[in-house]
Amino acid sequence: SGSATTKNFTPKFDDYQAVYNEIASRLEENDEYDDGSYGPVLVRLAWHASGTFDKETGTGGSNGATMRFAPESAHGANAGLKAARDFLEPVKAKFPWITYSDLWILAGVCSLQEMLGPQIPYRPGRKDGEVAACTPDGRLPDASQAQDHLRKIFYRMGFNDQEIVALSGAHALGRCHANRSGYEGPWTFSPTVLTNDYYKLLLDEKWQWKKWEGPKQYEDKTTKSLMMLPADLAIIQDKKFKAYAEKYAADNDLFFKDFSAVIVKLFELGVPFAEGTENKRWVFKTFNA
Ligand code: CCH
Repeated sequence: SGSATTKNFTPKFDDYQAVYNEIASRLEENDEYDDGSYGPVLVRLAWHASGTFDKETGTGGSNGATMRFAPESAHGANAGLKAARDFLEPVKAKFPWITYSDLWILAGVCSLQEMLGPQIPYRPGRKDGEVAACTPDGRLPDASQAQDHLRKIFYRMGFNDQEIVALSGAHALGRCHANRSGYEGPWTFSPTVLTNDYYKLLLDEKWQWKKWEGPKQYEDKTTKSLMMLPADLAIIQDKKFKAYAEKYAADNDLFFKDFSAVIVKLFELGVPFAEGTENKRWVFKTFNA
């Protein structure tokens, strides 16, 4: 396989596809983990690595993988992401030529495709950074807040309203954990499959405050088994956001198209790629999906 410990080794598409396959083959290795897949938490790792970007200063973003270091790994927003970083350690050991920062994003891409999402084109080129490159706390969104906050946070990364709504659809996946964020429960009935159900449920269900000791969150009136964060409800409380949510609820193909485009943009924020690679992204073959 050319596994890559020689100095002048230049990894190619097939080498990254091998890393992809390794991750994909292990996503469901542990039945006891959450809903049976590490996919959602790996997507969250890739997003939190990227979502620290600040377009004014060019700081943050997925280049650097600075969440390996204590200041950033200890930020409240990153609670629980150790599970994702630890999952990837044996992959890094098997393919030592890949940087952590490229690996974390590749794991996000792999997870989204394996969870039946759209193709997510990828290009490598991230370099691991030093502890000094850790971003200050507070760059990731606060789930207790609403549209003004979402706009402030995502405009800082360079996104517009349509892109904010498209990105939010990732909450079709995974769940909240009381021992991580304080919140509890999944957003949809199929948390290991990417669909536009997040928008459908937001718009079709009646959402009421959950009666509990934890932080303020919503539950669906019908089954009381699903949840929404205050920041999720903002997607239908804001008129401009809501118009996009209605489009995505009505058209899964449109959601997939826009989601793929915006997640590629997110995953590349602040990365100094080699010139001429913008139109040379790779699409990996799915493994289990
Ligand atoms: Fe998120 N997210 N997210 N999120 N998120 C949480 C979990 C996931 C917010 C808050 C939370 C995005 C945007 C936002 C995922 C992907 C994305 C949790 C629970 C909170 C709180 C953490 C826990 O307890 O484990 C807020 C606020 C925003 C504002 O926009 C975006 C954008 C993405 C990806 C594109 C995924 C996936 C999860 C599930 C993780 C898991 O472990 O199951």
